[in-house]
Amino acid sequence: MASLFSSDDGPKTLNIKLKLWVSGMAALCKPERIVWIEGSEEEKKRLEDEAVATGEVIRLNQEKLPGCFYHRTAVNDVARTENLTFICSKNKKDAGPTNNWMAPKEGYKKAGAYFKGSMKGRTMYVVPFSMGPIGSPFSKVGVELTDSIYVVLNMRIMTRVGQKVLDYLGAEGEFTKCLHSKAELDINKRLILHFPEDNTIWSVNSGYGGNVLLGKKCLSLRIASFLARQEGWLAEHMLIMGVEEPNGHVEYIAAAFPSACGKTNLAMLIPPEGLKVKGYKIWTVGDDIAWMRIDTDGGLWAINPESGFFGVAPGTNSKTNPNAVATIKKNTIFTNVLLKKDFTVWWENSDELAPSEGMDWQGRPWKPGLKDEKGNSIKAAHANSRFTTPAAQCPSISFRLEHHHGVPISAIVFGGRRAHVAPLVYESFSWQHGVYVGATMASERTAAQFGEQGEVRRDPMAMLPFCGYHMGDYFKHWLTIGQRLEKVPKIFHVNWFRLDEQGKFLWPGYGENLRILEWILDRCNKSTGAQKTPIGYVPTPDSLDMTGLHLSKENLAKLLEIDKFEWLQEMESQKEFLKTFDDKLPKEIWKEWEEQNRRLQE
Ligand code: O2Y
Ligand code: MN
Repeated sequence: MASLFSSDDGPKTLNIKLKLWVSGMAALCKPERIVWIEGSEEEKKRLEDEAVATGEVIRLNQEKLPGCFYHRTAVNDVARTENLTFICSKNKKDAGPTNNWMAPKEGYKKAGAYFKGSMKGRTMYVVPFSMGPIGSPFSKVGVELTDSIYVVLNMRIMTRVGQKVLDYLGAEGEFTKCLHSKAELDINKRLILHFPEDNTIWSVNSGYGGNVLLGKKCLSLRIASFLARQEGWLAEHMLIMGVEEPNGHVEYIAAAFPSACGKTNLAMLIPPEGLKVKGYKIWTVGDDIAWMRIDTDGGLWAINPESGFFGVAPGTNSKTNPNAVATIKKNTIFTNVLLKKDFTVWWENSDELAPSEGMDWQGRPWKPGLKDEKGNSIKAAHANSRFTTPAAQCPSISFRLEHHHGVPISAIVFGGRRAHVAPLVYESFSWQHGVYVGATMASERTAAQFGEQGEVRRDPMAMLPFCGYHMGDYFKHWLTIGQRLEKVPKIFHVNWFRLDEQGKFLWPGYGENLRILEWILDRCNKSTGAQKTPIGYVPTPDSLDMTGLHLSKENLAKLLEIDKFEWLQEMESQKEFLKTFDDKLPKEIWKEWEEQNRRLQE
């Protein structure tokens, strides 16, 4: 094994804890070499060349897609694996009923056996990274040890990496210890373990996405939510966007939607034709994660801890998200999409018609109309195929992405995918009522998802798979933050997915969603019309600007309707869900449920 500390190209850090941890993990994984990532452009080129030489990535057509690469994962390694993801807190109760739990001792032992010698003959890369601008009071440092160049190349896009992070860390700085090995990519030995009390993440036998880019879901949500509770801030599964009003003033919204509900598209929204004359502009701060703190002005301020987007490819096109299409034209890694003959890429519902031939996400020859033995059409790109792309390349990126104090949040928006029940938009009565609205958020399963279609799944604050501790304590933490805030953001709920009797969407979505954001921000400034209902305030029909949108009065009424019968059923379903948190559910949430139930019965 290479010398750890003495060589010229070794680490330039005085952090003893870091050096000892790296040497300890190297003793366990037994890599051939250890390479410290310093973050330069020359290093990036070296890594790319090496990854191309080993076949880990394919260099794409550099004329058409400069700086772009292609990667395929193992066939059984295509998405986050929630069933193999554990919170290893000392006490089982601290993980709560929504997480898988494993005792820390058992976790270290079980995964330790898989890590043992897993990097023999391989390089261990040491990736120091910062979530958030380096040196911001919001930011956290992590160090990921990995045997995958693909992970290193992705981490370089999604986070700030290298020597500058080590310099900031200094001799005494704290960091999250992130250990990853592809090992044998054996799904039967795959484990994604979080040890919140040790500020540690261990991920083994996976090579893809949220399982291995440990700065993302593992650190920025599961570990960060645990730290945020201790330190008095919020780590949330939220996009952050700025809406620039016609007078040049920008207001910021943070919004939580369950995975695969269009957060990236909303964060990069382009104003619809009808509203263009008003001169609105959208600024993207983040598409997935928000870290929010109470600042000295008593308001809630947010940063996006990431520096890239890891977006779903299928369905990304010039209609759904023109800004994403522009962002991914260069310096992007495409994973599990179709590789075309000219070394460009394609996916279902992109701007181009399907090519006459190509290699699919599994590396098999593909052409349009290809069917499997059951007669189902074979997809060219996997449904969860993705692009990893620098946020700085997005035409709508906000310069505030790099601001150490982030952006002030005027409104928090929760959203679900409901065919019925939830109206297009409503405003909660108070922060406490808003926390109850977020805690009972739900979506219905679509035909594309595994399981019974239409089944309601609760996903509080869109954090169900990502909260690193007991969600009852998490709701309590939200309530405490509300008590500390002097300038309290209003909390809203939206549902873009309501259907008519024929099963057609009532709301057009996409850029038209700005009409709803406009109403939300007007409500924050208390200037616009709303009617009180048992569940909150909904827009009066004339308070929404519908210029240029051909939506009948009847359909608008249906979108805003509160059906008491449906809602009373919804309340029963919510009650069953809330009961699962047992004695940990804050009494304030029960009180909000009871009051809403009473209002609906009146
Ligand atoms: O499947 C994966 O590994 C990625 S999941 C993901 C990626 C980007 C943003 N959000 C998500 C999510 O599951 O919420
Ligand atoms: Mn997400």
